[in-house]
Amino acid sequence: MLNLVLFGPPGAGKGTQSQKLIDQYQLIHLSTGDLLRSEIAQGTSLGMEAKKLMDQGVLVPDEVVIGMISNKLDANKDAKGFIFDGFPRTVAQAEALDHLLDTKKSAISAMIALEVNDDELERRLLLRGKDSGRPDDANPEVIRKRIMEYNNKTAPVANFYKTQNKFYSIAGIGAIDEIFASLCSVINQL
Ligand code: B4P
Repeated sequence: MLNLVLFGPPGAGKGTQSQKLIDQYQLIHLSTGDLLRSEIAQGTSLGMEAKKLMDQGVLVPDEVVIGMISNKLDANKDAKGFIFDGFPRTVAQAEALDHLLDTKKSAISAMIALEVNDDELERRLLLRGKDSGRPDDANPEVIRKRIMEYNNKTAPVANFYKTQNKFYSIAGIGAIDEIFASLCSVINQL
């Protein structure tokens, strides 16, 4: 199985590149951001709780996103592999993911990080906020909070995969197709 973690700060292009990778490698896309937004759109109690946190730019509790991922893994038993997009975002989530995959006799193949500086992230997210309707993209203060959450809670997850020799990093600035080619060259060497 090919199980990839796509890593990077908010706006690094994880969602954008995931769409291209699922076509290329026939993987199932698991985006915790998309799953949470779908709960919000359906008006579930989980969605309503998550919305309060997401609108402030802070992370949703680990047990909520781990539960969602576990359900999705169970629902896709015959998959050739998965792209984890925006998950794991804390070390506790990374440990839980290893455990979940272990029970399915599988494992993460690689984490690939998209490197983008803070000014470019803010520019991209504000641009998207103009027509996405996402409240967390519309406000520069919320965007900075999301980047701060990333630096405090999510960046350490890279070390988790470095100690397993599964960490790769590529430049996330430039044309979308060039970044995709860099991703494929890492994946094709796994
Ligand atoms: P997410 O939905 O995961 O979103 P993201 O990090 O904002 O964006 P991504 O990196 O996917 O960027 P994209 O491709 O869209 O998270 C939202 C919130 O959900 C979090 O703040 C948190 O509250 C909650 N959450 C989600 N997962 C969680 C978890 N595991 N634990 C706890 N809480 C969780 O690209 C952004 C923009 O850049 C797009 O407009 C795109 O067109 C543009 N772009 C992409 N590549 C480009 C390029 N090369 N050049 C120029 N622009 C580019």
